[in-house]
Amino acid sequence: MKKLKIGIVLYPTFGGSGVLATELGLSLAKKGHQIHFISYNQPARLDNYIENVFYHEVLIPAYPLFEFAPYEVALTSKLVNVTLNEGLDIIHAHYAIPHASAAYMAKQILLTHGINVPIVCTLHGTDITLVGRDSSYKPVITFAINHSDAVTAVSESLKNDTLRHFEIKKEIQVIYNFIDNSKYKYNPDECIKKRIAPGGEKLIMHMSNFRPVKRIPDIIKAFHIIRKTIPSKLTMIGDGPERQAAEDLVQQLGIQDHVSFIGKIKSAELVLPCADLFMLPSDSESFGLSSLEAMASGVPVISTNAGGVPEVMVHGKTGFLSEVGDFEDMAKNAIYILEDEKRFEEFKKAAREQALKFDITNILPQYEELYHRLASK
Ligand code: GMT
Repeated sequence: MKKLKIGIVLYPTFGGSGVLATELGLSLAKKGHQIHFISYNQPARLDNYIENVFYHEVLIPAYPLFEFAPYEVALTSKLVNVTLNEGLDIIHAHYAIPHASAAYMAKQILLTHGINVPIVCTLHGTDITLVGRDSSYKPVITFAINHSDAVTAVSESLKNDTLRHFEIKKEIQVIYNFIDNSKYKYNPDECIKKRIAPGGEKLIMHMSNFRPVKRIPDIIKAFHIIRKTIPSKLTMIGDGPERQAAEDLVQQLGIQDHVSFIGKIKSAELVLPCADLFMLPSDSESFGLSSLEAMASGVPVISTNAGGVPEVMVHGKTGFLSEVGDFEDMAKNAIYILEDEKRFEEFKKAAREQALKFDITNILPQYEELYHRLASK
């Protein structure tokens, strides 16, 4: 198979779409493809020299007239320049806003140079379910989806949401998110675990960007109930707009000695295996990559039956799904898993086995097949 030059447009932050896009690019580079990451900042998991990997930063020159920096214009120009200089075979835009429309515009400009570069757009979640539906963005997103050469969504649920909320004529292919299971250890680092839970308490974790959609207070209220029965600690990983209110709620409930907010970390795979349970009680979640990372570490997940989560988790086997907002049910399910050691081990094993279904070795060929199909047209 021909090795391709692929431009990957992504958010460089700790959010799931950026993590997935980075891991995708790194895995493709390992297989010999040349990967050009394009973003406004160095992607969080990309801070080393890696063979076949290149990073192009989008710079926006300051000018006093601009109240809002025209990022999409600068990104479009960068896509044009990188394609001309490097000879990209494909541009893959992760997260529709504004990456898909910038990629469309770049394609049109490149056509005037006699170059027809195929555009792949991957829908990740909030670009459809929250932000993209806003009338400020909707016409552009609809157009960009319909005019991409291929569109993928990370779950059936997200595909259905897209078809429900937008007038889409383009076929949407579901390619599930993936994980490189070999990076995730089943056994925890005892040193880290002892530091967080010195008394041998059960360790509950959450990891996100602390946006309202994650329903952070539900985690804290559920934990408050759980620790009345199970000696436990709660570790909150990540940062975002809901963090302060969450810290305030912890104080109000008087559980500050049992909850720690550790902020953003780069190597989630080192800490997640220390957890006994992972919580993701989101309002909506197209996939829930963080819960897959937890399952790959052998950690059962307490979540909501929202969006694509039921496609990733098996209710009653790898964890439990509750109705959105029902933190009492989440606490009950958590106690059920944690109170019986044999049952707990069964859930851990099932979580790990389920994560293997989403292993990179099963998913990467689907992207490669798509790229080759488009590049050979
Ligand atoms: O979860 C977030 O708010 C971040 C967001 C992103 O785009 O980075 O995550 C979305 O994409 C992830 C990767 O495909 C999915 O695993 C998340 O479920 C999805 N988030 C939501 O749907 C809320």
